[in-house]
Amino acid sequence: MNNKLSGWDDTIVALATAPGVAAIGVIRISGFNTFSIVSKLFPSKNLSVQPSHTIHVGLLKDGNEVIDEVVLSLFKGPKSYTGEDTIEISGHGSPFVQEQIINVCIKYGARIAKPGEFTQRAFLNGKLDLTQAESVADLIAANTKASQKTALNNIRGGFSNELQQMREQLIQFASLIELELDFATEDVEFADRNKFYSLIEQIRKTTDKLILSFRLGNVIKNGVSVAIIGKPNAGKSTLLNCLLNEDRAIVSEIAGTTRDTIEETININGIIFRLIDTAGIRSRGKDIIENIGIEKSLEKMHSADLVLYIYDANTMLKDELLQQEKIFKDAGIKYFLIANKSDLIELKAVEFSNASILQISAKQHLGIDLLKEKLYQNTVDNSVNTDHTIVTNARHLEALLQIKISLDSIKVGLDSKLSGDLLAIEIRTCLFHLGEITGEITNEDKLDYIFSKFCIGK
Ligand SMILES: Nc1nc2c(ncn2[C@@H]2O[C@H](COP(=O)(O)OP(=O)(O)O)[C@@H](O)[C@H]2O)c(=O)[nH]1
Ligand SMILES: [Mg+2]
Repeated sequence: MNNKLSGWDDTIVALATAPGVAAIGVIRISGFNTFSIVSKLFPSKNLSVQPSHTIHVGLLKDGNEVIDEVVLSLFKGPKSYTGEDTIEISGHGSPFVQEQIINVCIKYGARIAKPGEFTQRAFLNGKLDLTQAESVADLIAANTKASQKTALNNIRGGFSNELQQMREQLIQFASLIELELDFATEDVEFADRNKFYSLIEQIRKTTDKLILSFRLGNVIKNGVSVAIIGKPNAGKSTLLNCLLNEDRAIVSEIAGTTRDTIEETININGIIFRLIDTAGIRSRGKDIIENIGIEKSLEKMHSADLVLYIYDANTMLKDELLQQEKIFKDAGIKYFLIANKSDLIELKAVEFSNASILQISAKQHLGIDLLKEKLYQNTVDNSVNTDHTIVTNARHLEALLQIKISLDSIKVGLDSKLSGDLLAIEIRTCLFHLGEITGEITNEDKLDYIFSKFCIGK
């Protein structure tokens, strides 16, 4: 019944559902002593003889004292999430009762799980590789259809499979080349260099595709920050409200109304945009608070993924606009120009409008759908499709960039007829970075760091 694949004989316990009052709360316990601990609390049945994947209703007691009436779900290792013996105790959703259940499990030998420790055990017991385990955290954090889809695809091994294929092909060649080394004096070539070259090119293409997908992956996971920038009274707050469809920011004709930055999110076709309304930018005056607001606006302008520069189309001067564009360009800031108050527009203002300027009326909700469409199009590169594997994790990107470097060295090595032993070293480097992603090659500190970002009970 008990298995100790990971070599851990301690048993961990934690609340698996969100803390707080609810209809039910699930407490998960996993490890070598799971059944012996829960058996002490559940006198009505002999749990150790019950088959795996069965549920049992009864009283949970500490001695004679009844704690709760619960449902137990039994999973015997290795057929469980962690790969170890696991029991899920579904009790009533009172934080007070849950605390008692956890305490009594601790009293009989369990200890509180660290964040992500259940998933960490699943990884160490070979139930998931590291990319799959990390996707579990992504799925829990998913807040859009797109982030849910990419996380699920990766949990099911989408990314792992691509890496596994690359890995197997490389290992095959590495072993042939290493075999040549055993026959060094005979000058034989077991590994066909031409075939190897095209394989490396193919792997390089896959790597590039994965690296490219990160831009979208990052957007899917973290959203896009969009700072609304402009002079006082340009209509920034009106635009924010209009995009949100609610009166979030105060709008008035008094210049300098918005002093602090306001952040709100909208979902456009499954992508989260974090809109940041800022204080209008103008020369610093005597108002200290407004000056701080202006400082913050400039800061947001630089840190955002995209700036919406909004201006009053009726009063903006062409030179001023060109000057503003130069500031954005020099600072490498991505921006859209938005000509607002087009409902009042007079002919002279239209003069310098061009196709890249969006004409809107924030007040009248004109041109807003087009703006949303542009925001989305600008973010989602059509060449990357959410049906393909998408890299969402910065750690994976880092390793993929290293893989790219080592693939290039292998290509250079092949071009310059590098000797087999040196080539083998390059291939091993590449395999090392591949293994880093899936967790075949890792160390304990790194693992602890990765799993510490999970929530408790997962
Ligand atoms: N006519 C017209 N007035 C607008 C439009 N957008 C904003 N306003 C007005 O311009 C003034 C300043 O707007 P506000 O959003 O507070 O500007 P902010 O200082 O840039 O945040 C308010 O009186 C708004 O009602 C628009 O599209 N058309
Ligand atoms: Mg404002």
